[in-house]
Amino acid sequence: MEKLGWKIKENEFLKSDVEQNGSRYLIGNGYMGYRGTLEEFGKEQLVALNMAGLFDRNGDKWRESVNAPNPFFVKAFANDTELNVLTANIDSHEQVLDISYGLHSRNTVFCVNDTKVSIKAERFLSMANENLAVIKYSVSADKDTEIKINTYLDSDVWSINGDHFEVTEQTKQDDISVLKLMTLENKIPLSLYEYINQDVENPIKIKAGETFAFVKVSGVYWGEGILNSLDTFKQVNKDYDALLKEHKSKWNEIWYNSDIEVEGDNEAQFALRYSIYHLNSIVPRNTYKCGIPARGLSGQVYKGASFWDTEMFMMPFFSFTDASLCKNLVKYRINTLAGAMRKAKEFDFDGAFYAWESQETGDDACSLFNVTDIFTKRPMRTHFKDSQIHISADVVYGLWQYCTVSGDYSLLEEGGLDMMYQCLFFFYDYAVYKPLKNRYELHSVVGPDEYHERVNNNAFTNKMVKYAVDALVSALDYAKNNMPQLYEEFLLKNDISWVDEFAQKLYIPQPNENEVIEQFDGYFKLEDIGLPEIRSRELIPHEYWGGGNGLATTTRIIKQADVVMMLNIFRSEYSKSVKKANWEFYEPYTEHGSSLSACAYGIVATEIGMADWAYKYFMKTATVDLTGDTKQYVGDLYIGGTHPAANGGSWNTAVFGFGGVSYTNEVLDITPNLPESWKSMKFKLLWKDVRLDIAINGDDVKITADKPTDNIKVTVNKKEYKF
Ligand code: IFM
Repeated sequence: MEKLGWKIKENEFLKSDVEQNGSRYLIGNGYMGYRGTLEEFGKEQLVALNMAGLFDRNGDKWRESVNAPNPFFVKAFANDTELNVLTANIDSHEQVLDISYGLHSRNTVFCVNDTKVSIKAERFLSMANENLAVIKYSVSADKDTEIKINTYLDSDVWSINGDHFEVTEQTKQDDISVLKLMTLENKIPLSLYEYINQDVENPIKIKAGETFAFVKVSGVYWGEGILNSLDTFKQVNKDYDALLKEHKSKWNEIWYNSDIEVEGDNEAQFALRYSIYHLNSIVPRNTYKCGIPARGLSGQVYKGASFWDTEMFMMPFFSFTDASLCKNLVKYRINTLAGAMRKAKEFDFDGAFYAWESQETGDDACSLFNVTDIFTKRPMRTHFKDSQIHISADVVYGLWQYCTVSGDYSLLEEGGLDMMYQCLFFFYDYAVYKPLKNRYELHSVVGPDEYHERVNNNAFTNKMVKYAVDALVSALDYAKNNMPQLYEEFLLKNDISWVDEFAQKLYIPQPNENEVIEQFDGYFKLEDIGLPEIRSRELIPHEYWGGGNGLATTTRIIKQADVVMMLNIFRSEYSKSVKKANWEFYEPYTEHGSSLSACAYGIVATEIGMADWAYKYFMKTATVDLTGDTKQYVGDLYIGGTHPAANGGSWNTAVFGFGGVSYTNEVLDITPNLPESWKSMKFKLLWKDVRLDIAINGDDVKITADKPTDNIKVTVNKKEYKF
């Protein structure tokens, strides 16, 4: 793979790269994502038009997101030879993704006997009209050739856990092909329309040197969106250039607000932009009815569900670049509160216990047996669903961070305050009061490090819950002073007498005499081995290290940043020396078996003078979807796809780590820490509705604002910045 400015490019076709390139060359517009496969491919090559927010369950298999019929399917034949990279002779091949506006293209020259036949195709999912999938496809040859084109909405699609729809209607209305489907479980309708601007039904004779080209515009609609959709689709101006123009102009707007320019380091610049490209391609833009799946829109891995990844890794990017998108993500959680309350009841608790794997209703898609034991082939009991309780605190964190960064507290009145309360009420109910210690503890939990299940007092979890209860106290205070009606109504419904005591008496593990914070009670007593040793004990590649018999379970080996994740989130609350002591202590034990891990180590490293490590971990997180250097399997479970949390982590490391951006409720500070190779860094941040343009040149920081700055406070190196 080559990187050229804003493009990635393959210069040959390798069968072994098909799966990885499907993720690398992904395009998306928040409504749907399309894997970077070639037009002639089918489900065996994992072609997928993955729909955001549309889920289905086939029988008793895992409920997952739906891959809709493939609108980009095209098979071409030259003198009856199929032009397929998997079977035909290839003279040359290029596949390109232009991340400046999500345009995928390919250019393949085939040798068909003594004729060279070339296929060029470019496609995009419109950012201007989220229902549209547009492709321009052309064939040319160096000798007179007969071409046949086979293109349709291909409903024989890749699906991990069984088929998800039945075809209910397939018709042609004037020049539009209509395909109607219905999901199996909830009978949700999908309508796809296809318009082709040329006659491709009959063989086409082209002369040597001539090109035959056609444009296909498809419309994809589901759920309530299908209402009048055929009429809407008919009215779309289907001119390719016009569609491309409006698509590009939307992307230009997006980049204007979210780009980061790095001078002096092309590798880092590209990786960072590539991460931003992915975040912008997968975020729902016009709805709060769905979240961002852990594998983005690259397929059905992790059931298309949203995890804590959204709040803790991706939301900072959205809150600082396009607050309305962040608001939608928070509203998605508010909208799924009922599901979280059902889950709490299921485990005999009050309040809201958010889904570890959240789909459209907020009921948990996570199974109690989420991994198959690779030795016995039996389902293995895991405790992600019932014990990873920090999720409810992460959700509160997301809401409160949104309020802090945007200065917009209106969500409190739109169910946000109730959501906060219910999450905290769950923790209050879950917590164990230890009378002899006069404190509340949180037992039998799973922290970010999933290799150690059902532990007591995981430092990250306890600290997140403390943040959440403090946020509730602040939110109540805000409501009391600014939203009296909401406050009064809230008090009529809810008992808050326990809140202050819970906030004061919740136990937060502290640094020991070596300044190290124990990850959970008893962690220090576990077997002290390093990564080479644990790897040498593996019996089978990909065996799962967690669970009852997992290799890591009895050792200090951890899957991902846990205490260091906590230090990253609460950077201003811990001293440099505590951060350093913990970073150095936990780093050798950390597998980075999750793509969520590297950024936390990267950000904390920027703060403790470990510049080389910071850069190394930044590049690890920023290049994860370029190198494909991640786990593809856990046991026999396929977990490939894109890694949006790492993409968010890359932005976080750049802005919070190297840019040195930190904030309290009142003040935004910039104390830069650029890597040696970065001459300058420029980016925009939306702070309390003022868009700041920040240019860092070494230690020099220049900031301009798009509106008066009287109501905001900004400091540079902790000193007031004069605009
Ligand atoms: O949320 C993560 C978790 O922390 C580690 N396993 C994968 C999940 C989805 O990204």
